[in-house]
Amino acid sequence: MFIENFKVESPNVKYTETEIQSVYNYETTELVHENRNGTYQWIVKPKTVKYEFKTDIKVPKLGVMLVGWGGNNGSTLTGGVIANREGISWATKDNIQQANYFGSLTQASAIRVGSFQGEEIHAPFKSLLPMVNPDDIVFGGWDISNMNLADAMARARVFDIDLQKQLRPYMESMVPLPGIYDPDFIAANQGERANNVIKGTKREQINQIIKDIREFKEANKVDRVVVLWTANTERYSNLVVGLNDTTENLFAAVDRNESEISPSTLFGIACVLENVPFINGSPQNTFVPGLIDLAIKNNSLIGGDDFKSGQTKMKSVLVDFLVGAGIKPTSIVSYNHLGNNDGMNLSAPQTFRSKEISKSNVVDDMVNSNAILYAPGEHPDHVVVIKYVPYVGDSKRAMDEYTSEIFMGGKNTIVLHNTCEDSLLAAPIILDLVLLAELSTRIQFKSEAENKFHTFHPVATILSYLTKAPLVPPGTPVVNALSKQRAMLENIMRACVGLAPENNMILEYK
Ligand code: NAI
Ligand code: DG6
Repeated sequence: MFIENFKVESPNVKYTETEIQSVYNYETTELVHENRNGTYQWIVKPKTVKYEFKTDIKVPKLGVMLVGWGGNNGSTLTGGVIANREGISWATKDNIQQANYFGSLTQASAIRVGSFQGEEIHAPFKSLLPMVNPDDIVFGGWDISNMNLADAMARARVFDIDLQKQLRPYMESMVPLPGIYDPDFIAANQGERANNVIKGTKREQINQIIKDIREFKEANKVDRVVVLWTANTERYSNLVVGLNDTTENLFAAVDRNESEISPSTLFGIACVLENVPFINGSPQNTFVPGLIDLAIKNNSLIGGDDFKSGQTKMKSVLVDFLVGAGIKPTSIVSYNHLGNNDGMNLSAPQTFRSKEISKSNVVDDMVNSNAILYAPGEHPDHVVVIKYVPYVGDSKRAMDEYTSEIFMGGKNTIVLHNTCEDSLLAAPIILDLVLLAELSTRIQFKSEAENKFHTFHPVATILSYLTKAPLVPPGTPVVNALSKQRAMLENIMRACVGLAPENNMILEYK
C-alpha cells in the first residue's frame, strides 16, 4: 500500500510550529585492539550515542543558479521543471507523454514506513521531511554563451519537438548572465561558444558573481539560493603549496591574478563568501584545499564532485553486489561514446583526464572491504574510454565489461550496454542535489557530548548518493557503494523524525 504522507507519534519526537525535534539513539560500535593474556585481540564494543535533531520546517522560496545554464543539463532541467509545473503533456510517436520527475530520488522514489495488517506500507521519499517543491524553484544562472534557454534547448536536441514548442514561450526570455571564461581550463573547441564573458581580474570576477547572486535574490524575491556547477568539465588545477593550499594563500593568489585558479574555483569562492551552498557537478578539482578550508571556516555548504548518472551508478551497484557476494571482479572496462557538447569538450586529453579520474576511483571502498578476495594493494584492472561521436548527440552509449573470478578458478564475464539521453539522467540528479543541499542547511543536531546544536559539516557527504567522487571532510572515509549512500541519506532523514534506520530484519514476520 502507498500512503502520501504520515506523522510520527513518539515520546522521541515533537512537532512545534517551527521545528521537528527528535531524540535519536545512534547504535554503533567501538573497536579496540588489546593485549589480552599475552595475545592481541580485536574487541568490538557496541555503544549507543544519544543525538538530538531539529529541523526547521519553514520551506524557503528557493532560487537555483546554474553555472552552465545554457548547456544540455541546464536547459533540460529548466524545461523539465517548467513542464511539470505547467502540467504539460506532448505527443510522441508512441503516446501522449505527461511531464514527470522520474529519476529523481526525492520526487520519484519511495521509502518503507512499516507494515499495516500484514501489508508493507510505502510513502514518497519527499514525505520524510518538509522539502522545497521543485515546481516553486526560480531558475537563473551563468553561461559563457549568451544563447537564450529556448534556443539552448533546441541546440541540445534532448526533448521531443512537440514539447520544445510548448516550452519555448516560457524559456525565450531566460538569458544566462555572463560566465567566467578561461580557455586554459576547458577544451580549445569551446572557444566559439564564448561570447558572454565577465571581463576583469579574478578578484573582479568573484565580486561580479557575488553581485549577480545578490541581484538575482532581490529580483526574484527568493529566501535562499543554491549554486550548482553544470558547466564544462575543466582540467585539474595544479595543487601548489603557497598558491591554493590554504585560504590565505588562495586569496593572495586571487589578488595576484594567478593563472592556475580555475573559473569553477572562483565561483566556489564567491558562493562561500556569500554563504550560498555550492555544488560541483563536474569532475575537476574545483575544491582545492584553500577553498575547502574557507568553506569550513565560513560554515558554508560545498558538495561534489561529478553527477553519478548512468554507467557509474551501475558500477557502484554491480561491484558492490559482486564483492558482497564473495565474487572477485578482476577487470572492469567502461567505454562511452556520445555526441553532445560535453563529449566534444571531453575529447581534449586534459579534460578527459578529469573525467577518467572520477570514473575510475568508484570501486575502491568495495575492493578494500574484502581482504578474502583482494591482497593488500590489489585492484581490478579498471579502464575508462570516452569517445566523441557527434551523430549520436546527447544519446550516450555506455558499454561495460566486468570480468570476475568465481568458484574454483572459474571466470565470469558480464557485459552491459546502456543507451540513454545523458541529460535526462543528469537533470533529476541536479534537482535532488539542490533540494537536499537546501534541506540539509535546515537541519541541526548535537550528540550527548555536545552542548550546542550545529549544522552538518559544511562538506556535504549527505549528497554522496548523487556524485561519482563524493567530496568528504578531510580524514573521512569515502563511500561509493550506492545502497550504502542511499541508506545513509534515508536513515539520517528518518532520524530527524525519530524513526529507526531501515534494518530490513522484518522480525515481526519471523
Ligand atoms: P554542455 O557542454 O551542454 O553544457 C555546459 C555549458 O557550460 C555550456 O553551455 C557552456 O557554454 C557552459 N560553460 C562552460 N564554461 C563555463 C563557465 N566557466 N561559466 C559558465 N558557463 C560555462 O554539457 P552538459 O551535458 O550540460 O554537462 C555539463 C557538465 O556536467 C559537464 O562537465 C559534464 O561532464 C557533467 N556531467 C554530466 C553528466 C550527464 O549525465 N549529463 C553526468 C556527470 C557529469
Ligand atoms: C562521457 O562519459 C560523458 C560524461 O559526462 C558522462 O556522461 C557522465 O560523467 C556520466 O557518467 P556516468 O558514469 O555516471 O554515466
